[in-house]
Amino acid sequence: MADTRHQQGEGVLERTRDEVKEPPLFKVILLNDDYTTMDFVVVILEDVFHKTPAEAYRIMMQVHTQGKGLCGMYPFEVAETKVSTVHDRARENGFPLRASLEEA
Ligand code: TYC
Repeated sequence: MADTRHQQGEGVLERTRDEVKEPPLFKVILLNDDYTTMDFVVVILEDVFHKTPAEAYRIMMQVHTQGKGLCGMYPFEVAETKVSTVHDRARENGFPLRASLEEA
């Protein structure tokens, strides 16, 4: 592994590539269906993806009219957890709502 620190005297001045590189991001995509209520989708977008009510409504309508929509982009494990949370919340409430991951 490359040296990740530049040192001068006692202190570490800078951390370079290895440690500061951003992780790859994954898109969380919400999918349309005929049974999940619009209100439930808006609540999911607010609770799980921290959208404002206006943005949540906009995304929900995009999914409703175009079949799918982007909820956000996250490191892999965060994205995977959000997809699981959507599926768990949907199942608890009797809805077939699905979300998926796409590499950004
Ligand atoms: N199509 C659904 C309806 O008419 C609403 C809906 C929107 C469902 C977005 C899922 O991801 C979704 N009730």
